Amino acid sequence: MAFGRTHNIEDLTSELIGQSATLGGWVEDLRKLGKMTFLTLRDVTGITQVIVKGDLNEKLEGLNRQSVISVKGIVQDTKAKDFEFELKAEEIQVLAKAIHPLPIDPIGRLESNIDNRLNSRALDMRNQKTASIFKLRHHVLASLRKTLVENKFIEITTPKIIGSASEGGANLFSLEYFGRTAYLAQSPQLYKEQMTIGLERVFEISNFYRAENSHTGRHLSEFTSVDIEAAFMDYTDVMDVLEELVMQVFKYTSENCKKEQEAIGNEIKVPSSSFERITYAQVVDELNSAGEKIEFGDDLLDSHLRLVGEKHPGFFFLTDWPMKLKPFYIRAKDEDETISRSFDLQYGYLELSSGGTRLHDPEILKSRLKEQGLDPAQFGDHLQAFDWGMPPHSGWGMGLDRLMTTLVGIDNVREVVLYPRDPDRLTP
Ligand code: AMO
Repeated sequence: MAFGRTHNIEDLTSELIGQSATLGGWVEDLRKLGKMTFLTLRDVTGITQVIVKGDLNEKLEGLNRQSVISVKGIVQDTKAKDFEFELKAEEIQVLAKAIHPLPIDPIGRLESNIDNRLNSRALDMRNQKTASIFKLRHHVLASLRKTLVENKFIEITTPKIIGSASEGGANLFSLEYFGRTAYLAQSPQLYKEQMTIGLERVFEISNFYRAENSHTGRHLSEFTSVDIEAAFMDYTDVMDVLEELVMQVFKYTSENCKKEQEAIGNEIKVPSSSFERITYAQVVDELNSAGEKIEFGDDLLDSHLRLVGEKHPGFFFLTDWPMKLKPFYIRAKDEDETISRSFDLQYGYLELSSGGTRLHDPEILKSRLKEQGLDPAQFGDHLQAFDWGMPPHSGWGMGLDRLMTTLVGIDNVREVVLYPRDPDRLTP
């Protein structure tokens, strides 16, 4: 192994007792007792104790916690209650020194507020709770990809620098692009729809951008979206795909991420039943019964969603929204032009995903664009694909960061994003 490391800490087993091993990692703690030092060493796989005796202690002089060392020694049994084995040091090499004091306490003994932790994010990653959130995120991505591939979806990557808006004109970041104005993509909407004409079922997991001046625990200027689009599927079919996907994520992580759940302090509970499907009209009735004054066609305010979330905690689909609340690409029900074939996936009050059946008739699509004050000429590149044999299709987009908060059991998406971007935060 590079830099003399022969084992990761998790590789230490009883078979190695009496044998030599070289470990490499960060000094988490140093306790001197007379001529002996008890050093705890952490690598990404775990933590162990190192016993340093005699002259070798000179190597540790002036060494601060969180410095990087490699230690060659003999693996032995330990009396320490927190460890199974320890290493009796024979050689120590200091590879990099850490300053003292550090901007945050990476062990988490002293709580640091989220802003300080985000300002020192790399160091925060040595806090086992934080590291476990990102290990969990890695497993969530693996599970999503596995289930989507099993369902015959093909992974695509669409451009993030675009020439015209994908979701209408609002909330767009613009940038100077060789003398022209370009925008950061708000979603892969138009591209993923176009891809159904050749690949039929596609998915993308990428970052997208919203210039929303929102200061909440669930909005970011840059967020990770999981998107699918599928030919010959209706909105109820893609809801089934989404439900299976979320269920699999919960199952996979609850079984495979035991250590992470322990470090995070939250047990992942697989939803016990299939997701309830409630129509927008039912929710309007429920809200009116609860004393709110709301009419069919009104958008649901945050306060409304909080009430709905209290009545329906956990996952549920909110379906059949009024057409007037939906983007131009959403298709109406055949039996009622005012109701859309659309849905949101909610987790209590939190919107995790939205999607629906798309319009695939270019003439209706053009008139919807005009109805919403958008110029069909601006969508020429997109509309041309509709003359090349566009199949009926449906899809959805899900906020990965929001999904992560449901697994971790926290409210703030900033906890589950490495370097969050919001109206107040552009660095580091
Ligand atoms: P929508 O705009 O509802 O739909 O976005 C889909 C999902 O993305 C997440 N999301 C966000 N997460 C964090 N910060 C934000 N600012 C943010 N904005 C959105 C939410 C949301 O439910 N093209 C459609 C999807 C489709 O129909 O396929 C779309 O983008 O979890």
